[in-house]
Amino acid sequence: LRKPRVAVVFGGRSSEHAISVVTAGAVLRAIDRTKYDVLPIGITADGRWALTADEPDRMAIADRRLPSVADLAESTDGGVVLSVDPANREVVYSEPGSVPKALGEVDVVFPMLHGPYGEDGTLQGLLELAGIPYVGAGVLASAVGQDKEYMKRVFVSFGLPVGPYTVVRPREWEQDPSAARKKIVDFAGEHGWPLFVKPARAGSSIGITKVDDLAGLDEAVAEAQRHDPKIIVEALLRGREIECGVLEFEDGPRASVPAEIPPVSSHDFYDFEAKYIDSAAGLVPAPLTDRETAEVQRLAVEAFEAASCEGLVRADFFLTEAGEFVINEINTMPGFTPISMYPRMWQESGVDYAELVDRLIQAALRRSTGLR
Ligand code: G1L
Repeated sequence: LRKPRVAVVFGGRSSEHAISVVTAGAVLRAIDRTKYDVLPIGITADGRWALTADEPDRMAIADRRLPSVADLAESTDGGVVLSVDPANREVVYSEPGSVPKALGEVDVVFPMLHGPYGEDGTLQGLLELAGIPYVGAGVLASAVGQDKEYMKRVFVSFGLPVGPYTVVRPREWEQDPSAARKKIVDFAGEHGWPLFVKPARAGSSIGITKVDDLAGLDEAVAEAQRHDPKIIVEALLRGREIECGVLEFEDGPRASVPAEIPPVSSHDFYDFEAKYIDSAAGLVPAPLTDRETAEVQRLAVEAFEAASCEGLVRADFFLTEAGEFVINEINTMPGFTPISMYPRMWQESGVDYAELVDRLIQAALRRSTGLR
């Protein structure tokens, strides 16, 4: 019997290119080679697809140099690969912006791309069209997970507690900026300053500004709009930051031991670097009562179901001073190095990194493609 072939797709046209390469290196190292064949497929920062060397050691930060697909691809036959494997298992492409022709005989794709065209459902849609199963969220859950407005609307409709927010659409700001500004100021009047002004659809904490008063508002809006013309404004929620991992088992999703992200003094909030680089700073397990733990685990699984997630999700909460959990967001592609919060939460729950990777691949193979 042929081993299932897993294509790990990583890199991409994202500010998180290097993080993706580092993470893919960890996944490649963890995949059980007696059980699976592996095809590492990198996407260069300028959008070219390339078969890369299966050398996880070269996918780490070395000598203060960030790894990149371009460097890895160079090691293969003269760079970008146009076609792989004579037995019609081709991985064909190149040219920035070109549509991939076929992934060939790949049994499952492990998508590890951040942001637009990676975790927003577009790559997932391409894989649906190609009839190739893939790890993690499908088209809808990916898109919901990428759009903070629709994420909240979905949570609200499923009865999950969300914090106060307001949305400013591109046309609103364009056509009547003073009315849009008033909408935000009225929101602040109701919920208080500071506000967090965020791009509605951007990964991590990119483009987010904490605004203390009216004076900082326009610049914060401009900054958020550099990443997404649609912005979302959220009230500050005082409380503790609690995260919980959800993983799909054979019989359905289960929640991990929760974690707590301690308040960071040097940053105003849990920012990009803190999230991906200093992820070891989180406390696992979170010091919660049994009741609180059970409650956040229940909410995390509900969030997974509400957004129609598959495979995994990391759900992030605030535990308010009133003792209520409020869901902040879900992440369908959470930080995934062995020291990232999601794998650490599962480690503490008795699922090590290799088992986690294997369970995700198995979940993808179980559901295959088509409506589910
Ligand atoms: F495929 C999974 F399991 F769904 C998956 C894919 C990618 C989980 C986590 C990630 N994470 C990343 O790729 C990243 C954090 C390196 C960038 Cl989004």
